[in-house]
Amino acid sequence: MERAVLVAIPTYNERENLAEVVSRTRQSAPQVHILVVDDGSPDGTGDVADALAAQDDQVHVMHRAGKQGLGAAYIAAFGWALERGYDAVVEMDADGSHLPEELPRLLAALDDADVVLGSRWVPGGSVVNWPLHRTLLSRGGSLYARLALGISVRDVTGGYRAYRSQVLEQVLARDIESQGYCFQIDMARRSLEEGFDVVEVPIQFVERTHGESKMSRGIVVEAMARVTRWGIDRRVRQVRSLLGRSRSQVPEARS
Ligand SMILES: Nc1nc2c(ncn2[C@@H]2O[C@H](COP(=O)(O)OP(=O)(O)O)[C@@H](O)[C@H]2O)c(=O)[nH]1
Ligand SMILES: [Mg+2]
Repeated sequence: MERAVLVAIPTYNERENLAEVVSRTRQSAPQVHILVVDDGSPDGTGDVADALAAQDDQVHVMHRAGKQGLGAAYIAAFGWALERGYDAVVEMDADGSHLPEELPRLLAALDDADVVLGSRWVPGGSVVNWPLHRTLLSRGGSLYARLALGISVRDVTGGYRAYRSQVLEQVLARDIESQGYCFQIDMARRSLEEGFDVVEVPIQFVERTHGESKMSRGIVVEAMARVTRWGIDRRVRQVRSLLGRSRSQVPEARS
């Protein structure tokens, strides 16, 4: 089905990368619109985005004051898309790690699902140019989240995704505080909790060749701490419901 799709691209100091990612996206999926969400990048990425938007009606820019984190940028982009009636929103990094050439495959998968997660850690998925420690961190983080949260997603921190707008409306009805990787985990977890159909499709993730990663120790620590909390909350709920059930069974057993 043809739907109105917005590709949201958050940027912080991506001056050398943005134009190429935008033009490759427009080529590989000519129908989509693009929203660049720039947090006042000191390197002038916002100006690059404005110049791209001036040349192309399907490219839009949102300027935000100062670096507020990936989660906040995406929440703003989702709100922008919902206000304008887009049917689906795609998350894509600006650094070339998420191949625009794979976008049609993600969108095709959205025909039979509510959320499509581009996945490095399913058969057919891969990562190019990552040092061992990043691979271990990503795989280990996904494994930990899978076990703690009781979900079957293999790549829970990935950031190349497509959501039907209905999912965003429902999931955003509750506040989301998580940032960084944790934002992605939180979105996957909430989509599943709300009963949406979440599928993973294999992607090739190519580590950036220009600019720097904004990944930090703080982002990893936040994700670990929140996932642990959610995992404990989940166990507590399970135990409570088991206790509740056994108590309510007592009178029946006696009668
Ligand atoms: N608007 C905005 N974009 C951000 C922020 N932090 C990271 N990004 C963008 O999010 C994407 C992924 O970030 P990156 O540093 O490549 O993370 P990595 O791929 O995990 O190393 C890139 O397009 C970044 O420019 C932020 O605070 N605000
Ligand atoms: Mg990156």
